[in-house]
Amino acid sequence: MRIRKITPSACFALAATLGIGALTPMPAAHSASASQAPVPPVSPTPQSLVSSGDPAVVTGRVLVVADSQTDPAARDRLVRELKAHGADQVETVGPDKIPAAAAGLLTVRLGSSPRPDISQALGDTAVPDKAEGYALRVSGHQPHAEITLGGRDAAGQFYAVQTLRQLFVPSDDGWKVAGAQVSDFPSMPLRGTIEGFYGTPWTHAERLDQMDFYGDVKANSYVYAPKDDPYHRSQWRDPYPADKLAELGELVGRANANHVRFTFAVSPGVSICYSDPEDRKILKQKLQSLYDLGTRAFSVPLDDISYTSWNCAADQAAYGAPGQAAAAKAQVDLLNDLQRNFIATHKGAHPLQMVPTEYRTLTDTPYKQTMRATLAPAIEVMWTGTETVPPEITNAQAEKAAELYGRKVFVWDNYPVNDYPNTSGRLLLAPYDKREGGLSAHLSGIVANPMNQPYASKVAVFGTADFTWNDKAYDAKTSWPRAMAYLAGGDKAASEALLVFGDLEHMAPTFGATPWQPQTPELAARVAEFWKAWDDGRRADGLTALGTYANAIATAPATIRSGAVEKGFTDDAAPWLDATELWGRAMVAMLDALQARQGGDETKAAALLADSRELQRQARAIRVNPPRNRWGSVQPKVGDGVVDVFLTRADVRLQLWDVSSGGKNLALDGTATASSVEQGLDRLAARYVNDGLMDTRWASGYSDDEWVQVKLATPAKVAAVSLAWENACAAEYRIQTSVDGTNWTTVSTQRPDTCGNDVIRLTADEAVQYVRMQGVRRKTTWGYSIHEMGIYGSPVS
Ligand code: LOG
Repeated sequence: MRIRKITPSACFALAATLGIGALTPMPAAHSASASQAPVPPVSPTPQSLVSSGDPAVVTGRVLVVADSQTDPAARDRLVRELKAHGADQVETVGPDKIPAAAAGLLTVRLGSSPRPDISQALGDTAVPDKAEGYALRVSGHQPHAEITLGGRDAAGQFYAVQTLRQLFVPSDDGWKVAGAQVSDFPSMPLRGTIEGFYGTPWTHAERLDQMDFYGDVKANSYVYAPKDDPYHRSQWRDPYPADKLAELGELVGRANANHVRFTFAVSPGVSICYSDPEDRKILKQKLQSLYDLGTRAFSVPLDDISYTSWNCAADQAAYGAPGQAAAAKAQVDLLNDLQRNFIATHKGAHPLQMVPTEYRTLTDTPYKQTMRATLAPAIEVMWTGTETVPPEITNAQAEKAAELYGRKVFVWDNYPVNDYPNTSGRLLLAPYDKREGGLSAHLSGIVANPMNQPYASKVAVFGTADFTWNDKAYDAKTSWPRAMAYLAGGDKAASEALLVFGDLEHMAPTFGATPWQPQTPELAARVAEFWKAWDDGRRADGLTALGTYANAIATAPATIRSGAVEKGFTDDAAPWLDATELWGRAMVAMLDALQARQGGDETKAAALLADSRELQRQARAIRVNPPRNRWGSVQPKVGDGVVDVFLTRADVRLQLWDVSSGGKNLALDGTATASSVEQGLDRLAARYVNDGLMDTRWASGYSDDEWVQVKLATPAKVAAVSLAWENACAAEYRIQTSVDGTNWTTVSTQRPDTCGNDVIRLTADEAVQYVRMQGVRRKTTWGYSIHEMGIYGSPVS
């Protein structure tokens, strides 16, 4: 987090009006007295935080009491934070050297929790007997206010300072630290990220920035495993060249300074000969080169490799014919050797980590049986959940995984990674979610596999850090706005703009057809409410409400770019921000067009509709360029399936105003049937042609004379039909109507040039109950496929 001098008055006004909970002071768990100031929220959520009474005033001169056991990183950060919050002069003294003239100055004690002055000052604020645990206490009254920060270990001290950083509150005449008592420790031992994606790896500068970020959110692990670093995987035998090694050395240093365990991973599985002493020697030399830089944690990922063939004949001789059990035998042989003859012989080295070739699923197999029976118990085993991108992770699943691997597993969480086909064109900005509280009992930790975009990944990683620190207290709904507030440096307008933008990038896909996080839930609900109001005759209300939000969409990018949000984020998100502005303006223009038409101004409505269409064209022309992801230079997706559908629907209503006065699509209340469904697949059934959703569709069997029809709830004089075609569209089709569903009249024949949205006007003399799209000729070798069929006209009861 960037530190700058913050003026309390500006921040006070901001905190007072902020409605999103990000900086809104929350009441402490127990209130000691009515007069005390509320304690601001702290992320990750502490295990115990209670109000301790009066806040401590940050005086112009502050005494920091530290000794040789005080963690230097914690002390440096403490001094920086004090200086950013009103202390012009920070003096550091030993516990036995407190000057007599100290009265009137704020005193901050920082160090190891057993230090006598610290344990005395903490009083009954317990320092949890847990690794990385700490206690913080604000006590005494002006002029004798004190803040005490005691850590169980060095990391604990650092985390005490990270908590204090969030307790500064502005007041009329300067800064105060909210009166609080905190006893805190992480629920999971391993927390952070694994840079494990395919596509352009992060740059050195980006990685340095990430280490600082992890320190801020109390994450302690960063696993270096970029698939496209050749020295990590394809050319794992080659030593790092001097310049790369120098960068890694600097990175290790920055990680250490943030109490982050830089974990070096090397993936030899693509070509290693497991039984070859020379290959093992080369592998150990690679690890040694990183150990020499200060690295103390190592990983050997064996994901995404073939385990049904050997890379050398010697392995066949050593482990037998290729197969699951033989693969596990070879891998265990290598990994146990590394644990025994490298990790155990290197001072300070943490237990080896590994990613099994079977990193997902919960079925027992010969591979897993061999792993649990023979892999050295100290080795950490990673697991991605029940699928590569799991829609949820439950306690029961994690317990089962622990049983199968014979130890608590370490989760490689494939969120918010966006390197696989279903993520094409997407930033994944939804909160970390759907991981069950209580997982800390079954896992050794969780690391998130982030996006190729490091700054944009912070939204999800902030949540992962929050969850892994205190899984039982985690709430995605409150953590998400805090992540945005963090990225916005506490700026209210920018935080709110980020929430609007994040909603448009909310969809989180899986490898399959069903996403695990919904697209644009906030806007989708508002659009649904809009059409309800519109069709219920409350058109002005609907226009006002959605108009305000559309305007927020259109202006969010400029607000996000106005300086408060870190530059890395706006760079990462640049094409998405550009597109968001255009889609937002297209919505504003469309709503204005509806309003003008509703008010009877046909000319103005037509001009605004043209504006909206032009803005949509511009939005569709934007490309992610240069691409960092494997999906290349594609159109950035923004609220797709919600924004575009709203615009298309409104467009059709404007076009058909003369026949329906902007009225309802009658097909929505009808019943759809079809001549056939592609391969009998339920997700392509006829009912999807009139469900009002553009991300679903009907598709027919692969012949020319297929049809789909809608039976209306009541007969109507049909004045128009709209068809939103998928790529598999018709070269020629007929619109037919029927009174009884038996005798059909062809009312229009169409031969469209392109697959798109067809609006077909009809002369409606007679009331009918059935409308059919009858195919004549297909444009592709597939069948016919339609997202939505709309029917407009006047019901006749
Ligand atoms: C890869 C990972 C990739 C992710 C998402 C693991 C253990 N390995 O299916 O490098 O980023 O999927 O595409 C993976 O997840 N394999």
